[in-house]
Amino acid sequence: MKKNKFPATNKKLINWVKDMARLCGPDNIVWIDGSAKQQRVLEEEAVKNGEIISLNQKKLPGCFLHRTAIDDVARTEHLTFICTKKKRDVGPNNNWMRPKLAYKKAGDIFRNAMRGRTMYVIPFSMGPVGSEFSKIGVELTDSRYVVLNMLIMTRVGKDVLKQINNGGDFTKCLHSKAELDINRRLIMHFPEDNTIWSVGSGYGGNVLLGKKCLSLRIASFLAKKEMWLAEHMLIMGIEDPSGHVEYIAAAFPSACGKTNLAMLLPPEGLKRKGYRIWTVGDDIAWLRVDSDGALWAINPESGFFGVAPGTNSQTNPSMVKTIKKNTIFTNVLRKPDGTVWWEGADGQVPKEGVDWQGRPWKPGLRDADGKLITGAHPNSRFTTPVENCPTVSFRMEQHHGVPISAVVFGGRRAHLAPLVYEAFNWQHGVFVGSTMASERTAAQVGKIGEVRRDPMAMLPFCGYNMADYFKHWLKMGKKMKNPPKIFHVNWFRTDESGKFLWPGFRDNLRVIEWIIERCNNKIGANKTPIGFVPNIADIDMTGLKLSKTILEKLFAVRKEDWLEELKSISIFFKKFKKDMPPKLWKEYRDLVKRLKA
Ligand code: GTP
Ligand code: SPV
Ligand code: MN
Repeated sequence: MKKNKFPATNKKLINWVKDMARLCGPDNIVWIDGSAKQQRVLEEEAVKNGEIISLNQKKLPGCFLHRTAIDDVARTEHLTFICTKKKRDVGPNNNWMRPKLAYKKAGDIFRNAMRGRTMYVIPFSMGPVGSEFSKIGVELTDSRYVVLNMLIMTRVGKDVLKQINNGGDFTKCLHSKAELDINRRLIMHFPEDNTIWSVGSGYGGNVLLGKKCLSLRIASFLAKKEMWLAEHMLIMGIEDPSGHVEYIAAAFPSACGKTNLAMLLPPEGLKRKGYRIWTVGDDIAWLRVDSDGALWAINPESGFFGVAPGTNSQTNPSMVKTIKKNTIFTNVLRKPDGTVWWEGADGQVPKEGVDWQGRPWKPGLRDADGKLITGAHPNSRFTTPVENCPTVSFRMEQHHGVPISAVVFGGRRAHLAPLVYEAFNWQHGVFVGSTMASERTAAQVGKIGEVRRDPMAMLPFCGYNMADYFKHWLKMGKKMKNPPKIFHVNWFRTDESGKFLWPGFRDNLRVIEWIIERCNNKIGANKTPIGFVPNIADIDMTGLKLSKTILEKLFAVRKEDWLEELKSISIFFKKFKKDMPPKLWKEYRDLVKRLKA
């Protein structure tokens, strides 16, 4: 692609691009205008140089495959830093580095890293261009894969540049693949400078800087200052049989079911009633208190970066339709006919293919340790436009977003938490969110299955001291005239043999229906020490055959287990020392009292 001229007139932007080009030493600079024409050129170039592989264009029009380096398949939290003047400001929940040192360390890796490459300038908006909710960023990158993903995940191009030229502020995002060397990989956030520097990685969450880096880590920092919330939440609309739509926002840790819930199709039993689901977002929500005193939310993204394994016509039929065109697949298996496959995909296991590492693959292959080799990486993903989704909400582009009736927290807990419970009030709900925990999944590097505390599913994404974040949540409750009710769900409780007790996926709508009825004060519930638990008869189980024993297990609140859990909660809270809000310690003591009563 030929070098194009600076279409920017904003001095700050021009100077920054020049400075970064001086540091990274690209051969040329190309501005991304968001046009389909430029996108086609980039795709062609990326196919030619092997960054992406063109898939069967008859069966999967506009679809491509990308393979990352073998040690670059998930977010690397140990290489992710928040760089503020004071260490205290990032809290024990973040890695900290002094800004000066961080710029130097990353700068050494960035120096001339773009030699022989093009630097792309991507002006992007998180949220509808022009909305009060939205934030603007500019990402500089030497990866065409990043450009092509950003074109799907964010709103890119001329309209955004116009806003910057008119004097709008923007987050300065710098990315280089450099050598893709894990020992020279750093993901640095400078909230005080509204800047992100990411180097040495090519994996989604590390390099699509509009996503976790801007929309959560930087945005949470801004949200605290500006009195709003930036959260790791899906947003969905539930249309009831009368046509009325209620919206909920739900925070589950990575790979714990946000995407699947956000676009579920009602199970047969409930479909007869006439429910419909409308998808607003599957990963990130920005929430503000509006003039009516209620909480309103937008999804700042315009695409899904979803987990491939397990996605099929049973678990997520809407996603199966969504990813049939204009989709970039990362680290999945390529079949001989140029289509793709992953563990838990539709149809038969292919007899052969090329695995996510580019090697010939057959079912049953084992590695040197005798472990089965999967065709797709467990954290393989697809990047696909929200507008392809058959359940996309017509309110996606509305500048004020949607009003939120319920906030739902959830995690992957084999034993502890019941299928669903409701917090007594906002403050107790913040306690419930702050005590969330989940078993580790493949979405982050580390030991899978280990329980880790993950408040509000934000542990890896809160860009400042989490004790201050809890205070901020408490304050937000005070600011609202009608705060949403807060719930906790757990789709992942298992029996003695490790089998899930709850069918999950589309059947989760049965639980959501209960949640909405509680929000509208239509039904009662059982008061337990941890919160309100459903009377089992209030959950519509039409068409589901679950034995009484299973149902009892699903809703059981075992006091001894909760007292045990409190020990780990106390260890976690104590990490924040005197910064921890006393209100949450009070909730802690009250829970102990209720459990011991
Ligand atoms: P991130 O994109 O990493 O933030 O993940 P996510 O929260 O959007 O998770 P996603 O919906 O992609 O689901 C991740 C995994 O959980 C997939 O393997 C799903 O098959 C599985 N899963 C989702 N919902 C359910 C459920 O209700 N029950 C069970 N048992 N598994 C589920
Ligand atoms: C997550 O891990 O929560 C994701 C994928 O949504 S990533 O963009 O890599 O963060
Ligand atoms: Mn996520």
